[in-house]
Amino acid sequence: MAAGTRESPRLTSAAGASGDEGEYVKPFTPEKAKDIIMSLQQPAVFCNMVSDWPARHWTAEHLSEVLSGKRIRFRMGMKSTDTVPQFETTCSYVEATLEEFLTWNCDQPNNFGPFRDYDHSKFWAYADYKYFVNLFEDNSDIFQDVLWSDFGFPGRNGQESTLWIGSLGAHTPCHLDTYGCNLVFQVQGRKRWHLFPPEDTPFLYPTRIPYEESSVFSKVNVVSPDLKHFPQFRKARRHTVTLSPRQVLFVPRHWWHYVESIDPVTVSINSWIELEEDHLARVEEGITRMVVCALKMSEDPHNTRAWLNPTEVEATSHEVNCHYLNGALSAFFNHDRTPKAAEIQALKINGENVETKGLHMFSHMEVGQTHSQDGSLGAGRQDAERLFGPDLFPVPPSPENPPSERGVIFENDGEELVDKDGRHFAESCCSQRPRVLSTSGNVAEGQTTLSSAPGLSQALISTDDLLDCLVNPLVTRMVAQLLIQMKSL
Ligand SMILES: O=C(O)CCC(=O)C(=O)O
Repeated sequence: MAAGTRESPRLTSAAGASGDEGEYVKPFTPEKAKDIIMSLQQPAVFCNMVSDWPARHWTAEHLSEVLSGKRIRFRMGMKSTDTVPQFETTCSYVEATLEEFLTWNCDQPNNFGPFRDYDHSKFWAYADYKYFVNLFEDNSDIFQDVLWSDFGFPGRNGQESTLWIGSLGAHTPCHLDTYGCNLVFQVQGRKRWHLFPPEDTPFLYPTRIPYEESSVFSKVNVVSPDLKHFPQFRKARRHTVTLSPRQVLFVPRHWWHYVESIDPVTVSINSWIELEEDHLARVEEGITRMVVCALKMSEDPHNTRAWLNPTEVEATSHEVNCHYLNGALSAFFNHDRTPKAAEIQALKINGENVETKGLHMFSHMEVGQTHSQDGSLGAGRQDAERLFGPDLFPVPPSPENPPSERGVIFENDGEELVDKDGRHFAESCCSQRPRVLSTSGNVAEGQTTLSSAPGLSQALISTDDLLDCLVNPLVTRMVAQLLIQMKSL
């Protein structure tokens, strides 16, 4: 659909009904929608906000015509489920046109196209995370088909958006985005979203391997979790929603999400909205990149494919990483010109303070995001919640975990390792099994000690285990804060 083809002029905003075609009234003005997005700290679904967006007609068939033969990369994954997440590093990839994808997806016999090696009953295909600017490079008018300005972000359109086209079962493993908050417009088919609040980060067993700037992955397959190895996951508070066409999901900052296509073809469009907190997040990401690249490159400089997410172009050199970190720190200070104020902002983010709370801050990560320091709800948030109704509904907590999760709960599954004072930090940042190295560095001695300790594995600490601790988001936050403190003096 070409730009400027809005069929229905938008009338002044008022609460009320909407129509599919013809004139209708949007339930929220751009200003109100933006107020909601900036103050609401739980995921919610907007309805009746995009009924006049040209992009509502972007079915996979339509896009196949618009892209006319352009080859795009599809991520191929297995439909069968395992307790280990299907990370992008373990998927295979196919270059194909949307037309070829649609032919394969019809599941006709004798499919000789680029998908010929992939049995449709066993595999899904996902053209995921495609920036419009790369996809529609010769047709930038099409950016105007997406109008995030209706949500209070003037000028924001397809230029700042990504496109996702998948088959049944296509999914993105559970992760959180380190920058911004997210608006997701479901265009075709339905997607099931599993979301978890930022405060539950320790229960999601965060990892930076595979490494991708701006994504922290969970080691848990949240739809088929191995509760023996990840016992704390039972405490994670799952919220679920099925997003249907023409709905827009708001994902607040740092909410974990696992997203699965539950219809034969799905198309969605999203845009990550920058936030003030991204300045600090960039410093944290700079630290993470430097540490991950240094350790993984020393481990094996020739095998980046095993740990570098395919979305990353290359493992950057130490020099480049230093430059990146310094750039992020400068940007942090430049943004908030007075160093003192910058320091305070860094230390107070999430209502926590490095000096007074030390490691205990970890168990309460992000609490300050949802509550003010005295524990009361912010006024903006209360206002936003008052607007819940037919045009804006909250994503509810799931009443219970799916049956597959209950099926893998083991007796004595490690609960005794947990106390109330943040010890789940130690557990969550370490690998699946608790691992300890002898203080003398003598492996044999360490193994002897370990083998006599009930419940502890004899395995040694791997580079990835160490990284799970060193670049745990809670640790990089603290390091970023210390760097900022140091440079603020
Ligand atoms: O739709 C998906 O598969 C994932 C979307 C996602 O991760 C995001 O929008 O941040």
